[in-house]
Amino acid sequence: MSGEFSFIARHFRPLAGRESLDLRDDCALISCPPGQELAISTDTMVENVHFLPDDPPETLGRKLLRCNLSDIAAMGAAPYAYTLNVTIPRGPRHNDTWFSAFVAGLSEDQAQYGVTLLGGDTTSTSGPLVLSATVFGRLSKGTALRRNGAKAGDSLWVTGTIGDAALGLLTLQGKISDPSGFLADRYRLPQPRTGLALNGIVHAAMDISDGLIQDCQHIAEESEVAIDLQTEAVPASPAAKTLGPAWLEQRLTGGDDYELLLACPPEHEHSLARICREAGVPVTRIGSLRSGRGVRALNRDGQVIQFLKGGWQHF
Ligand code: TPP
Repeated sequence: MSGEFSFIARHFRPLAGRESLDLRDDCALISCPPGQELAISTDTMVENVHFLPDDPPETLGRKLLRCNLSDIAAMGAAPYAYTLNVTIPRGPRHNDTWFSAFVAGLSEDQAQYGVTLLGGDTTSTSGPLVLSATVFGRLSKGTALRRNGAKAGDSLWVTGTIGDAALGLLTLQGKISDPSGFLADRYRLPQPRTGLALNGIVHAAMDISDGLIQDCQHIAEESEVAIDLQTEAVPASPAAKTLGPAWLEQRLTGGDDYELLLACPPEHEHSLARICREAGVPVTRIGSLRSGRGVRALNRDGQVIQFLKGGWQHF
């Protein structure tokens, strides 16, 4: 067996599900029962762009999978399977020990989220480590949550707390301190909100990856509405609160939250709160939608706050 094939057999075959045909053929074969459709999303993570070179291999695989699963959750689909592409820097660091830890993390999250590996590709490079996954989710035909369904009169909600990962990156870069380690953990390990059955409850949904303000703009643009964001209402974790109000802009524009942003009609607010409570997922009302365009970030006196940036920009 050549190096690549024994590498795949050693590390990735234990992760493979039935539809992968044991990673022995050119394709996986997946069937879609009548009345269902597949939600498909792909995300790439590049060393020094999406993660730090000394992030542990155990959490890297899990972060990759979880960022993708967050997109599946945003569309209201149930996680099903994924493919994995790894581009490995040549050199001693990314050896069998490194990959065993990477695969152990993936294996743990496969069990947690009910997905298996379908296939993928393995290449080497003289550049940085690049990890890419494509995740497949299933949902009943026509029930997907979209970004374009929000309406004037809806309220705006968010799951979890906002800004922890962006602050966590600053702690790992030595720019701020968080002795609890909570913020760094949130940077390394997002908590995708799979398992919330919000189809038919909310009018629009998306996951927050580029920063709350910028992702509000995406919902506002796609739905052709205006959003008023009550910045005081945006939930902060105890660790983020310890750092004080000076970090508001970083929290709202830093990104990497992988929480859900939801537009809910008034008649379904109780159901939204109940579904999230039963799933053990905190959910908070953070604003309102009205006719018009654009996003206004308001302070507690109702004045507009101008931030220097809206969120993460690759280009
Ligand atoms: N620097 C490092 C080392 N790690 C980070 N995660 C960031 C900066 C912040 N960051 C990088 S990409 C990104 C953020 C907030 C946005 C999310 O990534 P993207 O590829 O745009 O994901 P998508 O929106 O496509 O899901």
